Amino acid sequence: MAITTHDTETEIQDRAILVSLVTDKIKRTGIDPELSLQELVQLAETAGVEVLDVLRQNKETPDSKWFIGKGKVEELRMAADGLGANTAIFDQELSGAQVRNLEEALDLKIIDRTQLILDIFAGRAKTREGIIQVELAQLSYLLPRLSGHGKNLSRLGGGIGTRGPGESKLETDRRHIRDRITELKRQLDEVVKTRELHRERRRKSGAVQVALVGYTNAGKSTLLKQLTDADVYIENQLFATLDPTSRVLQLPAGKEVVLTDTVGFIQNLPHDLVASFRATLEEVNEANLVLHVVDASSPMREEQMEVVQSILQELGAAGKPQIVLFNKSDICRPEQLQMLPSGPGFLKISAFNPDDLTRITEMIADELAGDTLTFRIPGDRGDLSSLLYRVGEVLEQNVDDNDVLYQVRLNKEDYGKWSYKLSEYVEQE
Ligand SMILES: Nc1nc2c(ncn2[C@@H]2O[C@H](COP(=O)(O)OP(=O)(O)OP(=O)(O)O)[C@@H](O)[C@H]2O)c(=O)[nH]1
Ligand SMILES: [Mg+2]
Repeated sequence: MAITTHDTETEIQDRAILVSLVTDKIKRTGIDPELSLQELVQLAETAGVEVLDVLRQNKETPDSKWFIGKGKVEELRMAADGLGANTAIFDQELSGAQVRNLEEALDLKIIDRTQLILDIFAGRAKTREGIIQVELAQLSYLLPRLSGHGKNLSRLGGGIGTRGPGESKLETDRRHIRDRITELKRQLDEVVKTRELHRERRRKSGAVQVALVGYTNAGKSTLLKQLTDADVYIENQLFATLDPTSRVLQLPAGKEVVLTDTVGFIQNLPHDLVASFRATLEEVNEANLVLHVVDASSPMREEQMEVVQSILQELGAAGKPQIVLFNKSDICRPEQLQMLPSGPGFLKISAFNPDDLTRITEMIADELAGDTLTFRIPGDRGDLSSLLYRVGEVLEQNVDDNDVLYQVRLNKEDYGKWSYKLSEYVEQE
C-alpha cells in the first residue's frame, strides 16, 4: 500500500483561503495567532497550494457545528466565490462533523493544519520507516473523523489532503483501517528493532553521538552538509528532512563523533505524528550532546526555541548537554544579533562561514571533553587511581605526602556513573 505521489499533470491546483479562529483557549496558550497564521501560509506553499486570502475571527469558543460562526461561514463563501477558491485551510484542528458540515455548505475541500502537515510528510517520506510512520499517523488522524470525509473528497479529486491512504480506502469501513493500523504497528516494531540493533552496535563501538535538532527550516541539514560534506536534501521549505541521516564528523584533536540530522519541529505538531515518529526521534535520546539549531533571523525565534525545548522535554531529552547554535547570522540585523544570549553553550554562526564551522567543532570537542577536576587519592588506593585512568584523561599527577593528586578531564556523563565512588576525593572543582 504505497503512498500515492503527486501527478502534476492531472492534479487539480489547490487554490485556498486560509482561516484562523482565535478562541479564549488559544489566547491562553500564549501562541501568537498571527505568527501561527504566517506559518500556515508557509506550510500551504510548501504543499504546493496557492494562497488567495486569509480570514480571521475572534470567538470565545468554537461553534460546534461550523467551528467558525455562521456569519463567518457566509463571508468565507463570498470570498471563495469571488476569488475562485476550491479549498479552505483552517489553522486549528476540526472535528469530522465540522469538516462534513463545512464541505456540504460551501462546496469546498476543507483541510486543517494537522492534515496539511501530515500531507507534507506523506510527500516527503522516503525510507520504509518514514513511510510506515506517516501512514500510521494519517490513519490515526482519519479514524475518528471517518464520517467527515469520503464523498466530497472523491468528488473533488487530487491535491492536498488526498495523499496517503487512497480514496477507495477512505470508503471502506473502520475495521479495515483498524486492521491496517495494527499491521503498520507490527511493521514499525520490526523496523524499530533493526534500528535498535544498529544503535546497540554504535554504542558498543563507543561512538559518541551528537544530534542536530531544531525548528523546521533552521538550517540543520545545511550544517550537516557543511560540517561533513554529506549529500543531503536542503530546501527553503518546511520539513525538507524526514528521515535521520548520520555522518562522521572530525573534531579538531582528531577525535570522531557521529553527527545526526533529524526531522524539524513545529508548533502544534500533530500528536499522532509525534507518537508515530517516536522511533525516529529516539535518535535524539541516544545523543551524548544536542546541537539546538535556531534560525536567529526569524521573528518567531523565541517561540520556536520554546517549541523545541518542550518537544525535547516530551521525548525525555531536555536534560542532555546542549549547545545552542544561533544560525543565519549573515542575514540578521546587528540589533538582532546583539539581543542573543552569549557565553558558554551559545554560538552565533552562519552555516556558510568556514570560521564558524571551526568554532562549532571546537565547542563540541570542549563540551564532550567535560570539566577538569583534581582528585586527592590515598597512596594505597590503586583501585581508584586506575578507575580515574579508565573514565577520564589524566592530565597531571603529583605526589603529596601519602596521597597522589590527579588532574583529570572527565565528561559529565562518565563522571556521573562513578561519582558515587569518586566524589569524596574531589579536591577542587
Ligand atoms: N542565509 C543563510 N541561510 C541559511 C543558513 N543555513 C541554512 N540556510 C538556508 O535555510 C534554508 C533551510 O535549510 P535546511 O538546512 O534545509 O533546514 P533544516 O533545518 O534542515 O529544515 P527541515 O529539514 O525542513 O527541518 C535553506 O534555504 C538554507 O540554504 C545560514 O547560515 N544563512
Ligand atoms: Mg533538514
